[in-house]
Amino acid sequence: MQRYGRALSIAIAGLSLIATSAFAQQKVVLKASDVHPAGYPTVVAVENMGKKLEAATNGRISVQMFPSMQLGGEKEAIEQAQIGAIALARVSVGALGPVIDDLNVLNLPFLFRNTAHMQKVMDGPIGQELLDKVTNNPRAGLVAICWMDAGARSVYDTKRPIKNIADLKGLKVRVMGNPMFVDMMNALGGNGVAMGYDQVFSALQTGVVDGAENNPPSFVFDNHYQVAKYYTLTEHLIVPEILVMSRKTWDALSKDDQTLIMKYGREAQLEERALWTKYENDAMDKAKAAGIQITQISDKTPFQDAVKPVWDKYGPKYAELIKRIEAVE
Ligand code: GTR
Repeated sequence: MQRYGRALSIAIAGLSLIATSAFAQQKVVLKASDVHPAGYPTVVAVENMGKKLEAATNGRISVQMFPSMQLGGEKEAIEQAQIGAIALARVSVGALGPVIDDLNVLNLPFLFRNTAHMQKVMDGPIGQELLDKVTNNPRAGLVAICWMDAGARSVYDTKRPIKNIADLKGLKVRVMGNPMFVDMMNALGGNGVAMGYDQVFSALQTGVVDGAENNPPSFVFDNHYQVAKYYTLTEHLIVPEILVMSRKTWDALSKDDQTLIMKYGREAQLEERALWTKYENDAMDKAKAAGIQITQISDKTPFQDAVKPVWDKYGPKYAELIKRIEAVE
């Protein structure tokens, strides 16, 4: 009996060894890219999602974050996710619009009344429908995990305070790589220059552009405020951000792992939002302390009127959806 018992326990030990090594082979490290530095709300939220995945899978699945544009700008991140070179890309909907046209509705200037309106829309059925459009797009090769907040974007420049729309005239202003934004900046009177986020700081520094437009945390924590001293609160775009996964990575995961990723993704969306509010306040404080001249635009009507051609060109195909977005209280 004892002999058999010993043999059995050896066999069991062998089995568990095999099982352990099979387990180890399945170890999945999800490479993630973000243009922002460590500590930025989007970076922290995705890192924390990774920690939760690691804890829930006994270390089998983890996230390796590459912040600060280590893997390039957002166009590159999207392309790398599409081919499966990275698993996760946290990018702006502005950058993903050229790949998934359905998202471009969110890139219409002055679409949302304010950030609360945007959050309500993105948290509700319209937000889910748009996530599904990304996931079900047969050519994109991406799976949409969750949204993230990015507040409202405003213009900053190295030349002069923009007190009214006429002051934008002739300024070369960098916009994200999406034709809608070039049209938007041109309609506002500036000269829109599309370029990757990875080039903005040096373009501002060397005078290749006179300005750019972004939310307070990007303006400050990506250091653009060191060269652009005028920040004008035009709040012309309220563009959400999105975390996408490579379809190649997604398809290789089990159903249970996919469910876990979606669950922690949703939590990351909410966590990022809470972090965002604080970060935005910190950014404004830092800008003020650094002597940035901040100009409020009390009447945005001239700016809203000026972008009408952008709505005429891009709006009609989203007419139904725009009505639904506008109806969200
Ligand atoms: C930031 C956004 C980035 C990137 C950048 C840009 O607000 O968080 O994802 O899109 O803007 O202007 O390119």
